[in-house]
Amino acid sequence: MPLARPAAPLEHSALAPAGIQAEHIARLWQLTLIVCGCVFAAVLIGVLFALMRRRGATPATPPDLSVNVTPERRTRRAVVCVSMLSVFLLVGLIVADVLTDRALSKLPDADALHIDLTGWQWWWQARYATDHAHAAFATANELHIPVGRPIVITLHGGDVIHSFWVPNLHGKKDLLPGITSTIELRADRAGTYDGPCAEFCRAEHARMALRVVAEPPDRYAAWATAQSASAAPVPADAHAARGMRVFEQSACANCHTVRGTSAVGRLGPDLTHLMSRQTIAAGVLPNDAADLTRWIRDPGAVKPGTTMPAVPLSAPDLQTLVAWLTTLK
Ligand code: HEC
Ligand SMILES: [Cu+2]
Repeated sequence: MPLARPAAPLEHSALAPAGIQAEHIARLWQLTLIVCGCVFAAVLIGVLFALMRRRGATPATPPDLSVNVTPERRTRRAVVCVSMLSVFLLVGLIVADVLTDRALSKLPDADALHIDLTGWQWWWQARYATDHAHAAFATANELHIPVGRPIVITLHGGDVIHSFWVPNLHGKKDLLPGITSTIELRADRAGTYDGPCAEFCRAEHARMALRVVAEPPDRYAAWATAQSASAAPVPADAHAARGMRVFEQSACANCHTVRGTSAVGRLGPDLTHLMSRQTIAAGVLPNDAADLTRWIRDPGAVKPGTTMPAVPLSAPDLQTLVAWLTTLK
């Protein structure tokens, strides 16, 4: 099954930086490309030149013994010069590399927004720390960040090694089981950036999409305020009330949290604001009633190997359950 087509175009390119970190990396890439391109062109020209000089030779042409007559000094000098130039260029690239590395680690992180990101087979769990504008909350597979503000993401590997790589914003960093690491970045241009898992983590590795929505601070604040609020779980009618009961009383509640209900499971994504996400199951399906039904009826048919089991439910129960889920805005 291909990934769900995104509503907004996703950007996925290290050559179109949307943040200061990615810009440093793109600049290093351009410098490397220019230097290596020039060297490659120079070598090709040298080879062509040599070939042209010997164009007229046939097996009958007498050997050119001029090197034995003229001293080798000129040749030697040329070799030394070109070798020194190579060393000079390589050292230059190393210096540029070290400077880039230092620039990358120097993002000022005063007033940073802190996010904990855990990679699981095969989805991303995000926990936003309490911030001046909002309380802590959890979400999955879709990060929202304010443009212009430094973000510190603490990375955890939940089960195996995964890798965080949103090329428009920064380089790659692994999520390692038992080891926490951090990556600091800042988005300077609003957009929706694609960051699928970049380290093979078994069967559904290719269906482990992460998207980062960088938006103006006021829009981010509105999103975060909505996320940190408990979803209004008071069901609007008897139908929805039954759906909520199905959720609370079946296996769903063992694995999922919906704040404001008795469901406090932690093995799967927090569903408190499920409908605020564009896709479900890490980008595999669009997030609508039909696809939620399809997912819940048989997750393994959509994403073979997923740790979410098919929970046996009667057709009416499934229908009311999905009707209630779609109210979790
Ligand atoms: C054994 C634990 C477990 C049980 C039981 C379980 N789930 Fe899940 N659920 C998961 C995991 C893990 C995922 C993430 C799967 C993935 O993306 O690969 C998930 C994903 C989901 C998603 C997609 C969320 C998102 O943002 O991508 C929905 C919706 C969902 N489950 C609803 C349910 C409902 C409704 C039930 C009960 C009928 C249920 N789950 C039972 C573990 C569970
Ligand atoms: Cu992976």
